[in-house]
Amino acid sequence: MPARPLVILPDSQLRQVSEPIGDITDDIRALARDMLETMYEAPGIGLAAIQIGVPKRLVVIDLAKDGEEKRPMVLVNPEITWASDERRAYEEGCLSIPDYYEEVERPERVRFRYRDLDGKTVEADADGVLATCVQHEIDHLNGVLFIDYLSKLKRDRVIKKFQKAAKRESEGV
Ligand code: K1U
Ligand code: ZN
Repeated sequence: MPARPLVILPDSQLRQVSEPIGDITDDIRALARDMLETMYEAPGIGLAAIQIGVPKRLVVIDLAKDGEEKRPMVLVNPEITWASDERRAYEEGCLSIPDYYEEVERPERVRFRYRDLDGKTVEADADGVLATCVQHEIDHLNGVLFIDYLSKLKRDRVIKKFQKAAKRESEGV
């Protein structure tokens, strides 16, 4: 179950809208395993398939802290079915925008629906970090990044920084 390379800003794949998953096949289960491996290795608390270059509506999340037993969640075709009017600011990061963290305000509580790897439909409520993470990951499925919620000045600044880094890398500097 190998970790796979992460897609990094400004790669245009991150702006793709991912396709719904039909049957849950062994290939989907293998993809979920690779995503978990990639997330644990990074490390991170969530990952969407497009972040490893696969435009499918698949998300993994694990909020277990260092030293705690792993609690992997695999969400197939997740969607928000309700969001609270109350909002909460949380400092977000993104494995596709390494080492950049900013506060983002989002609904404090959400209800979300998804299928698990057995094909069972699950509806769950989330608050705190899980609510933030679920919203962040579903945004990835729609080509939305957390920097889209920042001011244009901050967003342009971080995009420019990553464009420069990509250029330097392509030139072998
Ligand atoms: O989707 C991603 O890019 C993963 C991202 C998820 C996320 C983090 C914070 C708020 C919302 C969504 C990350 O996991 S960034 C890394 C991170 O937050 C972290 C890394 C190690 C330990 C604990 C957290
Ligand atoms: Zn992200």
